[in-house]
This record gives sequence, C-alpha cells and structure tokens, in this order.
Amino acid sequence: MITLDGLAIKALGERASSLIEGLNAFSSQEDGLTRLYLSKEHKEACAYVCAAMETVGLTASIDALGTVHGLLKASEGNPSKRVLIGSHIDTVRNGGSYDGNLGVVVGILALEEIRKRGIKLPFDVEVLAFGDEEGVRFPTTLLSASAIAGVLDPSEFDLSDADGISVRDALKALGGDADSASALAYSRDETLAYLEVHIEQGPVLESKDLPLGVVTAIAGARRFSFTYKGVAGHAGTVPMGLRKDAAVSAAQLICEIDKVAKAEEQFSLVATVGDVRIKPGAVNVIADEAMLSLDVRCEDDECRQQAEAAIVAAANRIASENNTPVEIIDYTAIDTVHCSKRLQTLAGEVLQDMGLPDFRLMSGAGHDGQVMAQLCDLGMLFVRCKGGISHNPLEHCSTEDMGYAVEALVRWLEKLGSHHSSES
Ligand code: HGY
Ligand code: MN
Ligand code: MN
Repeated sequence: MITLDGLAIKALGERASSLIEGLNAFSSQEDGLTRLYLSKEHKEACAYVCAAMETVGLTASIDALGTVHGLLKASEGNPSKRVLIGSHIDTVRNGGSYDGNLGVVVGILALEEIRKRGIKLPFDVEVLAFGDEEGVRFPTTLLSASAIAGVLDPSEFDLSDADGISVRDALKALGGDADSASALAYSRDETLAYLEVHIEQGPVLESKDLPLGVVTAIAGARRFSFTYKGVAGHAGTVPMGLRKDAAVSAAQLICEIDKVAKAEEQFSLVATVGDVRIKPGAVNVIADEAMLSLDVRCEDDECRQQAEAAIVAAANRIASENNTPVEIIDYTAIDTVHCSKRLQTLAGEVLQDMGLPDFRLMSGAGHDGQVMAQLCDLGMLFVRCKGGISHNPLEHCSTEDMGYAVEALVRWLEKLGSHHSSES
C-alpha cells in the first residue's frame, strides 16, 4: 500500500472545491443552482470549463452540441487509442453543486496531476464536459454523450422545451449546429475506455464510512408522461357523480404507481412522479387536463418492464372507470448497463493501494456512462455523498473526499496505462 500524503490530498480537494464554487456562479436561479442545457448559463459554464482546462495545459474546445473537450497528449508517439473521462455540467432545477460537475472537475485536476508528475501513458486522455445529461429542459436525455458515442437519434433535435423552442433552434441560438452532430462520434477502435467519477447521490458510502466506491452497474430506466383529459366545470354546481375530473384520475394513478413499486421485494425497483400539471389550474374549476411524469428504474430489466406494464394497465383502467381518456407517452428507455469487470478490478486495486477497501455498489442514478458504454468499456467511481442527499442544494462532497477522488483517478489512469502497455 502506498502511503498517501494527507496534505497533498487536502490540496487537491481544495482545488476541486474552488472549481466547483466557480461553476456555481453560472445559474439561472438567484438563490440556488439551475443550469439547463443550452441556456445562457450553460454557455457561460462551458467557457469557464474551457479556461480551467487550458490553465492546466489541456487543448480545450467546445463542440457543435456544447460538449467541452480537454485533450492531454499524455503519451509518446501517436497512440492508436484514447481514454475518455468526464461527466456533465448541466443540472436539475435547484440542484446540487456536485452532480456531474464533480466528475468534470476531478477529470481536469487528475490530468493536471498526470502532467505535473510526468506520468507517461500509452494513450491520450480527453476530459468531456457533457451539457445534456439531466434531460430537464427538453424531453430527451444524454443527448451530448449520445453524439460522442455515435448513437444519437437526429429526430431528437426537433424536440421542444416548454416554451416551444426546439433543440435545433436552441443550439443555433448559442452558436451550435445540430447538422454537424454526426461528425462528433468517436469510433470503438480509437476509444479504450470511458471513466466517470460521480457523487454517489445516495447514502451507501456514508453508511460504510467510505470516501470512494467502485460502481458495478447503472440501473435501467424509463420515463413516461400520462395526460388525462376530463371536462372543466364549476366546482360548486357539478355533483361528484357527474364529473369527469382529470385531477382525480391523476391522483388515483399516482397511488397505484406507489403501490406497484412498494410491492416489489426482490429488486430495488423505484418509481417517481416528479412533475404534475393540472389545467386550467383554478381553485374553483374541475380539472379538464392532468399530466403526470413517471420515472421507473430497476437494476433488473425484466422486473422494471413488468412494473411498467402494470402501471400502464392501471392508467388505462382508471381512464375508463372515470371516463377521462389518457394519453401515454413513453419517451426515454435505457436498459441496465454493466461496468467493465476489468476496469472495476483496476479501480478496486487503486482503492486498496490507497488503503481503502475495494467496495462495490450499483448506481440507481443515471449517468452519461450509460450511453458511453455503447462506445467503449465503462468504469465508474462514486464519491461519498453527505446524507445521501442529491438533486437538492444540500448535496455535498467533502474537500478531503474530492482529493481522494482526484488521486484515485490519477492512479486508475496509470494502472490502465501499464495494463494496456503490457497487453499491446
Ligand atoms: O435522473 C438521473 O438519474 C440523472 O441524475 N440524470
Ligand atoms: Mn449526474
Ligand atoms: Mn442528476
């Protein structure tokens, strides 16, 4: 086990902290952090990340979809392979400072350390700061990672946000270009691995009193919207038995969703209604429209699909019982993605070298890695999350844990390098 220099770890953590703080400045929200894809704030954050990459000696650029690239030619000669590291800099509404941003900051600082320590690798390394992981502004998600992985569906550029602005137009407004997206795709044979460091967003590492953990898999997920149509009416004059109340149907479905998820005992099935919109939204008018979102996740794809089927059946039953037709849109689905066993082993060795246990855990949260795994081997490291709180301004990673994360990523790259050299 190599002894860790506590002061050096703390200094790395402090560097990470100041970059995270710097990114917090770019928010559309006065009293918190909201940075949606292709917003003014996202563009400003891209410039900030570009500058941070250049400061540590990376060759920085922003691509046509707003992904920031920071390349380190860490090798001798012209290597045939490249290792990608990164995460996302878009956030949810009123989100935390570390979700996504931590992986970009740790990636930049790890490459600074590779340069400072004169570590030679048999591959180049590129940090990627993706702009659309959360999928909060547009009804799509993982758009920028999909472009790099070469799996982007171009029809997604025609999807629009709540103001009717399409991805295509939002890109154009910020100097991006949807039509050149296909040129962004990397090929399998030039990409050795994608490594992502991410705040755990859950309570497991904290419960084990561990700063870092090795991720085994990312749970599959599917997102739906259910829109019930009723008949608007006077709240005072229409008897209960004569109503076609869309809000009641939505409420009954929300309870059914909760029941289906809680009934599952074998797998960690979760189902969330995060967004409910009632129209016309007046206190004395019976609702003629009620939309609810649904996010279903499980590490077992079959279990998730059975739950989805049960929920859709309940939605249709409620529609006919209440005489309020329902429109069901199922808009993103991604199966469970398994992290590379080889990258997990190397990461586990790194943790042990650092005097930490090789602790493995799965991810209930989605990540850019879900899509990058279609391009190359995926490796993920989780960083302890205070109270397991995320998608919340209280989200927090300690400075020391961020320092551990930078050190671990440096060593992970080094280990991958020596493995790659011995195999080629
Ligand atoms: O929804 C998720 O799991 C991720 O934070 N986008
Ligand atoms: Mn994230
Ligand atoms: Mn998130």
